[in-house]
Amino acid sequence: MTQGGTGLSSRDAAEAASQHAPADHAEKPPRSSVARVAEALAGADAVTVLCHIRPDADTIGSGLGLAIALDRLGVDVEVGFPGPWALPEALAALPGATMILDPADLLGHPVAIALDCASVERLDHLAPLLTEAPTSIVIDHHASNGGYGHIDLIDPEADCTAELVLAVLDALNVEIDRDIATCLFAGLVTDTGSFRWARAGSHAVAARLLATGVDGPGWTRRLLDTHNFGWLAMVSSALDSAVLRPDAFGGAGLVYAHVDHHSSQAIDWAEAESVIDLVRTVGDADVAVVFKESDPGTWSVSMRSRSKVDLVPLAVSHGGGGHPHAAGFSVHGTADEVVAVLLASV
Ligand SMILES: [Mn+2]
Repeated sequence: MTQGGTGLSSRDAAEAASQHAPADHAEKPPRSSVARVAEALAGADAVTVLCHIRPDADTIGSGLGLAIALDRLGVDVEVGFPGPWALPEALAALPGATMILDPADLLGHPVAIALDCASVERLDHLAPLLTEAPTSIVIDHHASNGGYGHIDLIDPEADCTAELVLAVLDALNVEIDRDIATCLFAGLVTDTGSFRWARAGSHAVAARLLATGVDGPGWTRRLLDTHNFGWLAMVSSALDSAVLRPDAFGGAGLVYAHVDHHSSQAIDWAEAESVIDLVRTVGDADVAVVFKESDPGTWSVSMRSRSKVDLVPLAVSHGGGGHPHAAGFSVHGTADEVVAVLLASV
């Protein structure tokens, strides 16, 4: 199976799996100007907005913020993400969520845009809607994204894709009202881990979005601090499995934990990603890894590093991708085998 996005958000780790990246990620991908994206959208009659598999708040918030704006400009707009999964409750409550169609109902408009998708594989079975569109646009902030649209707006310096969408909407002279701002805020607050690692510019963006009347504390709680009761048991089991390997990564240290299939089945898939946010707080190790068994014998591997270790080469070597300090990949085997696979490659 494949997992979604990367970013520095709590849900990004799982996302990172299966993101393909160029070998030399240090070289910045080609970056089309914000103005070029705005120009393409300004001339469009109908746009298909695509979000990534197992969507997080950045891909959905970016997609809905853009869709609300396009709809207001008189553009025929449809939004979709690869099924069959249902949208997490908090994301389904975002403004504009009714514009999200069942994958089978997507028409595929002449202009298609992928948001927060580090690779085209992140669109899964919806990829043809992008690749076969007469005009394809990619907006993303993943360092591993080498570009795959006619127009690629890729900026690894951006904390979230939502910030890039805001720049495009500014170029389109769209008024940022509370609905649009709420959607963009969802991506911003999630991908910055509640602003813990937000750059200065992101705080300025947050101030601007909140000034429109966004319920910042309410959405933050909904998106980041709300779990179902079964989450506690899942976390308990996962943390009980944690192992510290101070010798790994050349002495930088590794802490890892497993979320087995039984545990991962008992909860909403989106909730498992929170485990990495707990495991990575262990200061004894530079690298934190969570193995999540999404299907029996199939694991999505979420990785975080504090400072020393660049995770992109490791993720890419296993067919994944992501950011230097947040990346992932997918792997098959038993719980012990997947740990051995990781340790053998560092
Ligand atoms: Mn993101």
